[in-house]
Amino acid sequence: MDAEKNKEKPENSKIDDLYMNTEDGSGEVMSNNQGVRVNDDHNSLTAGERGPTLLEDFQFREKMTHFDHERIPERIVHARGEGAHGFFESYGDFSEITRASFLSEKGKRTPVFTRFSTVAGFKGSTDLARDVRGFAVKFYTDEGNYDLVGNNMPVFFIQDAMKFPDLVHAVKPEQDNEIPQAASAHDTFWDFISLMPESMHMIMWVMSDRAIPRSLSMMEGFGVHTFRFVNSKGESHFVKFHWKPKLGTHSVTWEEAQKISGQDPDFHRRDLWEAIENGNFPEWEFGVQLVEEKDEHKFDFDLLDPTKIIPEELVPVKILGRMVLNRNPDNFFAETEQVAFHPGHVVPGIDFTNDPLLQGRLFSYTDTQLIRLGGPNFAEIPINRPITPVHNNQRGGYMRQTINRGKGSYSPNQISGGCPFQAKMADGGFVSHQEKVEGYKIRNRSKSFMDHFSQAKLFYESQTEVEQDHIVKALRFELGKVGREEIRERMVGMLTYVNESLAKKVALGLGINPIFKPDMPLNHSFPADANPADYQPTEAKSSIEKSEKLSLMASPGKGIQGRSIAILANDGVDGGQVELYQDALKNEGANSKIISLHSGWITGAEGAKIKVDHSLATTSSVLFDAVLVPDGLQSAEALKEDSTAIRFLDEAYRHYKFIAVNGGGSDLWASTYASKNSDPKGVFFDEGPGTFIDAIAKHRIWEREDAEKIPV
Ligand code: HDE
Repeated sequence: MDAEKNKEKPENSKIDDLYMNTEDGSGEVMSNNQGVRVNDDHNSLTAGERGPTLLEDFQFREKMTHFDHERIPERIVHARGEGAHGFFESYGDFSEITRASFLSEKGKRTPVFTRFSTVAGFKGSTDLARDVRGFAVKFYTDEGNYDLVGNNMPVFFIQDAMKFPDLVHAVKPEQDNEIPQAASAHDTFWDFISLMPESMHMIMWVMSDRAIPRSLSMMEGFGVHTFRFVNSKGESHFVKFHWKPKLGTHSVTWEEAQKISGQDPDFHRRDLWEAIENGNFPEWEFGVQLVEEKDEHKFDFDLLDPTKIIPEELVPVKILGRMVLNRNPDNFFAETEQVAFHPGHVVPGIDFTNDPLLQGRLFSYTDTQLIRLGGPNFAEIPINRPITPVHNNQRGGYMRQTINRGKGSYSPNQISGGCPFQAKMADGGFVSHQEKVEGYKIRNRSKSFMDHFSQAKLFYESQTEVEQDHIVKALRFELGKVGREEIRERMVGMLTYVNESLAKKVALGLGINPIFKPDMPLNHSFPADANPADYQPTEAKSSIEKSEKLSLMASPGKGIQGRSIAILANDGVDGGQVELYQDALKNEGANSKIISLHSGWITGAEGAKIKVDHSLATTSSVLFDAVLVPDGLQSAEALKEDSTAIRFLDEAYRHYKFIAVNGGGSDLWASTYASKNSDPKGVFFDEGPGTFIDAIAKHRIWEREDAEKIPV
């Protein structure tokens, strides 16, 4: 890694803290867990050479027992994930709006550990499932840990935490046969959704390309709920949290996603790992939408309703800092698996609102850690412990690490001199924001939560034509997998309330005809004694018709950092040209890989040896963003004899990828199906690395009308 890139690797006090528990066996003698040196780790102790193993064999027993117990329950949701260390840097002093110390000073850096995840799939499932992505950041601040446990979509399926177990039971593999893996369940999920109109906005996001990101570093993050920022005078603002990726927002197509799931189920995990190893550190800017207390009711939706966004046109995002991920974990289990996030881990300056989804989450996360990590001492696990001192009267519990000294473990006390003391607010004590609350104890949903379609509509209608088309296809695909016709019909009926043309297109794909707009009731989620009519959605209109920022294409980012480019080459390729492109791509932070008929080495036209990264048999065009066929007739002639090389190009063309063909390389291109188009869009002939790089920065060439006609 070069020095320039390494400069983003500052001292990190959390990494120093973790070193206290880090072990490295290199150059060391093996010992058992009691520290006794091991003489034979291969053969058990037996009675006679061919006799039974002896119970006395403590070496064997210890090794096997530990192995037998090395699994913990995976997360009930967000089981599959990957994490990285890094830092957060504040762009300024924001103490006017929050007393959070990590935002109190320009340039102040706070260590973070961030874990991304899919939601529905099991721990060993695929990264490219159509799903929401978790985006959880633990800030190890100098006032204790703050967890921003968000997603890559700014809204949620349900408005009340009470429905979360139902949602998760519906979306996970079906109860009887545990099918399907790494996807939302078919009949059960859509059965539930088709009875829950409040999920319709989230469904639009999940059916959009946001659910199949190209890279974890090319997706936004959101806190979802409205939180509060509180300053030292006790003044509060409502706040929505945003992460904006430096690399822009980009996705793959659904067809690619499905193929990637087979070719490389670790596609996102590998991409994140390699970007960090190569010094191309993923980066996001952190921003907030701020709403003054007095403006709480000025919107046409309820700020406490987690199925709503505040369109950026109404309240712009104010950027406060950035996060850079610059260090991979040393041990997946110890760090990524054992990290325990909780939206209730807040520091002074950040507080909650009464969003009923958030309120339920505040219970659930500790509860789940108790079963997953085995008891109340999970905060002592190195990845979870704060870098600030911990002193309190909590004692005991499984696996207690801290050795608390002294007699007292209660407060008030005189025996321990009243220690540990409480902290005054001025000394960093957390004081909950004072909010006036009154009302009857009831189970009910506020009428202000009954608009379920206006923002689903806003989202769909703010997408480009290409993105709308992808949503239609996603719905046709997902609902096409549903066996029960009545569920599909109910869903199409629901979609008519979002956008009639969308519903019609989906209906056509499902063979449902004629299209109908059902009368209410659509909502089936209300108390047993209620009148269903009181719980039906209102047909509200959003105050704005379009919100540009809702389209992925509104945030393309700059440059090609993190992109992967395939170079198809064989013996006789122009080695000088390959090097020229590879250097140019590397300078821009992109990776290029030589792909050939076989692994090992090939010989360039000038006689130089070129290392092959992948044989055609071990890779696929879906793992790359663009393809280069360098000059070299001999190379092209050999490659075109292999149909996989031709398919590689055709498939890249079908997936709207940019292709550069130089000199004799055109002999391979001429064998493709795509070459039947005499003026193919996004294919460059002999234009040099500059044009190619500028094009890759656009991600895909959606204007290529004949792309999906390529039969691969
Ligand atoms: Fe979570 N969620 N969630 N969630 N969630 C969990 O906690 C839960 C929700 C999110 O990388 C669990 O430690 C309830 C919204 C992320 O470790 C569990 C409700 C958002 C992660 C849980 C929600 C999230 C979780 C499972 C509805 C975006 C992974 C394991 C009231 C703002 C964190 C665990 C990681 C994980 C409960 C809804 C984000 C069971 C009850 C909305 C990123 O506690």
